[in-house]
Amino acid sequence: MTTGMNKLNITSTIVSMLFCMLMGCNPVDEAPPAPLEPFPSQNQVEYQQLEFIGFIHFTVNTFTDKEWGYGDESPSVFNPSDLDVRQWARIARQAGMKQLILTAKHHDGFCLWPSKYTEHSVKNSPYKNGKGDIVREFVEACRAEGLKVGLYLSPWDRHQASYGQPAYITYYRNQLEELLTQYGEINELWIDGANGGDGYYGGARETRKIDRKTYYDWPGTLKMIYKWQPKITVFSDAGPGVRWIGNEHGHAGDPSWSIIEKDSLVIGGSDQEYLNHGSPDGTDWIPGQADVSIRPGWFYHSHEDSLVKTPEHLVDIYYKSVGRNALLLLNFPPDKSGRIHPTDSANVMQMQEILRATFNENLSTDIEVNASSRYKDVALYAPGQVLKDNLTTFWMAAKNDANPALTLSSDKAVTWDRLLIQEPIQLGQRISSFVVEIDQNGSWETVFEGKTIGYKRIVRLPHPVSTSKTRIRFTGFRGDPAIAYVGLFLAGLLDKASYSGSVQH
Ligand code: FUL
Repeated sequence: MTTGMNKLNITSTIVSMLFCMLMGCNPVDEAPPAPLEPFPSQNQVEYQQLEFIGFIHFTVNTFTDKEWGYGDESPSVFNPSDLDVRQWARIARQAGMKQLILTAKHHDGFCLWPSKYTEHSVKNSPYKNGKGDIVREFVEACRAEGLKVGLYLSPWDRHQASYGQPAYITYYRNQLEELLTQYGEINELWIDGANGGDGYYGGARETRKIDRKTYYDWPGTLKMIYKWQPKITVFSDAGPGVRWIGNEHGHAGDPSWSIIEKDSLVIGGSDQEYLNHGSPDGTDWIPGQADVSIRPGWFYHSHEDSLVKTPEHLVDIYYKSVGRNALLLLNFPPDKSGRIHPTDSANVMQMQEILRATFNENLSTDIEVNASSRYKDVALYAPGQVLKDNLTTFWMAAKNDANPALTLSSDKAVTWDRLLIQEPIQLGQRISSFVVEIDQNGSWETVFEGKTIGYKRIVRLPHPVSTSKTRIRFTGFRGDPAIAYVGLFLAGLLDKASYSGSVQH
């Protein structure tokens, strides 16, 4: 996974050395700092910048009012009266999502595309008299709205008679081949961990258990996946592109490392705390993806219409996922008509409005940034680089700086309650603890203590503070600290209206 990035680094090193020679500077001094292992592939850096993506759970369960179909549902129950796939994609785009993922097949085995390997699909449903292909409609709608596309193909299939035998692995791979070769570029494949148990299984109606470690031969399947879609991001408990965050509340932990030991992870059988936090001792770069539904269930149930998460609750989840170095994957399930319920769409839009209003104005524009030291004393890594909103320019502390810190100072006091900070993750994740302090009448007062930063960390203070100096001290690090961006913002009462959950951290 790191090979591509190594090539990239070597190329950028050569380019910057040539540039330096032309400009008359010392090429050795200006050479970019080496990344710390493990570090992300270029694909993973781009993927993490999607930040907020959406999930669509839709299948026979929508019509039978279930969460997990048994596998004996008749395709005739799948009959959306007013399906509008473009509406899903439009809402996702307007809500600020950059990608949508569709359950092409959930555990019940019903396929939303006319797979040639089964009769258990839309082709035997009343939808468009069996001529419909919802995967195709979905892919086209996402592209039309400028969204990337993801597909969920449940490994567990409670309909198939062969489930539990080797023949099912061929069936699963055949279906993957259909999905990954007939619909153009697919950006993410979502491999669910739920597996084995009771089901219809072609009429056997029994309990089947599989060995999660060996049954699926995931290494073999992954080779095929990358052959069909070389740039795809594969999600599962074990990645390898992005990993499950270990719960379905949308909460990443603190610490939240994008680093983990891949060999200790098993799809559907990993330690959930370990997934939630990762570990600086890991050997692989697999960032966390925090999935959560806007309703209690993943599929639509009319009795949950009054239980849709409020905009303020969704904002809280955003802080606990994107604000803690993870991606947020938010599910909104279409109803029986095939459209997203108005409450769900209104709440997700308001969530986005709160976030836009909060992060619209960076209060650190008239600010001067000073640092305890800078890497090789070179302008390229000067503290002021943290005011540029990108990952590629950054401040870096000098080697052997035992007390690295950044101080943001202004003539006038700034009132803030959100501090957004980012590491240039292409250099690896470095910081393991930090402290935020504010100057109060000449002495430093600690207002926050956190562990990891990673791609993005958003510090939330329960109340705004006014200060002309904010200092961030990096108290633990596994490599010289580097920071790509720091911003101060004010949320005030924007996200406090009706959500009474904990807002600290
Ligand atoms: C779980 C599944 O069992 C749920 O039904 C849902 O699809 C969720 C996203 O993943 O493992």
